[in-house]
Amino acid sequence: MCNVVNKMADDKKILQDLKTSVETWNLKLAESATKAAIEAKISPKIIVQDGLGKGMETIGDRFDKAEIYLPQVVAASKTMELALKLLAPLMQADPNVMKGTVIMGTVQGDIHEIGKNVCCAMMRGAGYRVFDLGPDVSPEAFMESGAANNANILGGSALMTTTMQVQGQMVKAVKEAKASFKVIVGGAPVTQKWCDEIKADGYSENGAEIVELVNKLMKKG
Ligand code: B12
Repeated sequence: MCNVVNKMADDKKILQDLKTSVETWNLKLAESATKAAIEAKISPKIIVQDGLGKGMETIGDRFDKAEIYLPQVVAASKTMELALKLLAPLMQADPNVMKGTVIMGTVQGDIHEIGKNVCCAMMRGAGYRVFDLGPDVSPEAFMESGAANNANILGGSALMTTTMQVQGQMVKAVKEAKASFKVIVGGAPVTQKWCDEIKADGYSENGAEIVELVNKLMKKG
C-alpha cells in the first residue's frame, strides 16, 4: 500500500517536472524527467498528455496574453521535441502487426508540427504504419504519398484559421480522384463542426483520441 502511494507521489512529481521543463524551456530537465518517466514505466500517452502537453498549454496561453514571444515559444517547442525523440523508441509497434497505413502531414502554408508529431507517435504506438510528410504539405503530395504507400487514411493538421482551408482541399482532391482514402483533420482551431462542413471522415481533439478515431475508421472499412 505504502509503495503504491509512494509511486503515485513520484509519478506526480515527474509529470510536474515534464510540464515545468516545457514551460521554462529547460532541455536538461526535459531530458532527465523524460528518462525518469520511462524508468518509472509511466505510459508515453500519460507522459505526453499529462506532462509535456500541459506545459505546452501554458506556453500557448502565455503567448496569447503576450506574456512571452516567438523565441520563447520556439525554445519550448524544441524542449518538447527533445522529449518526444527520447520517447520515440517506446512508441514503435511491431511491424508485423500493423493495423493500417496513415499518411500524416501539416497542411500547405503551415509549419506547426508538434501536435502532428504527437499524433504520429500515438498512432505508431498503437500499431499503425505512419508516414510523416512533415510541414507545409500540399493536397497533391498527400494524394501521391497515399497512392504510393497504399494508405488507408490521410491526416491533415492545421494550426491556423487560414490553413484550415487546405483540409477542405484534401477532401476535395480525394473525392475528385475517386480514391478510397479516408481524410481525418485536426489542430487547435479545428472542430467537429468544421470536419462536418468540409465532409472529412473524422476529427479528434487530441493525440489520445486519434487512436480511437483511426481504429473506428479502419473497422468501417
Ligand atoms: C508552438 C507554436 C509555434 C511554433 C511551432 C513550432 C513547431 N515546430 O511546431 C512556432 C514558433 C514556429 C510558431 C510559428 C508561428 N505561429 Co504559432 N503557435 C504555437 C502555439 C503556441 C502552440 C502550438 C502547439 O504546438 N501546441 C501543442 C500541440 C501538442 O497541440 P496541437 O498542435 O493543438 O495538437 C493537438 C491537437 O490539435 C490534435 N491534432 C493536431 N494535429 C492533428 C491532426 C489530425 C489529423 C488530428 C486528428 C488531430 C490533430 O492532436 C494534437 C496532440 O494532442 C500556438 C498557440 C495555440 N494555442 O495553439 C501558436 C499559434 C498556432 N501560432 C500562431 C501564429 C500566428 C504563428 C505564426 C504565423 C507567427 C508569426 N508571426 O510568424 C507562425 C506560423 C508560420 C506558418 N506559416 O506556419 C497562431 C495562429 C492564429 C491563427 N490565425 O489561427 C497561434 C494560435 C497563436 C496565437 N494565438 O496567435 N508557432
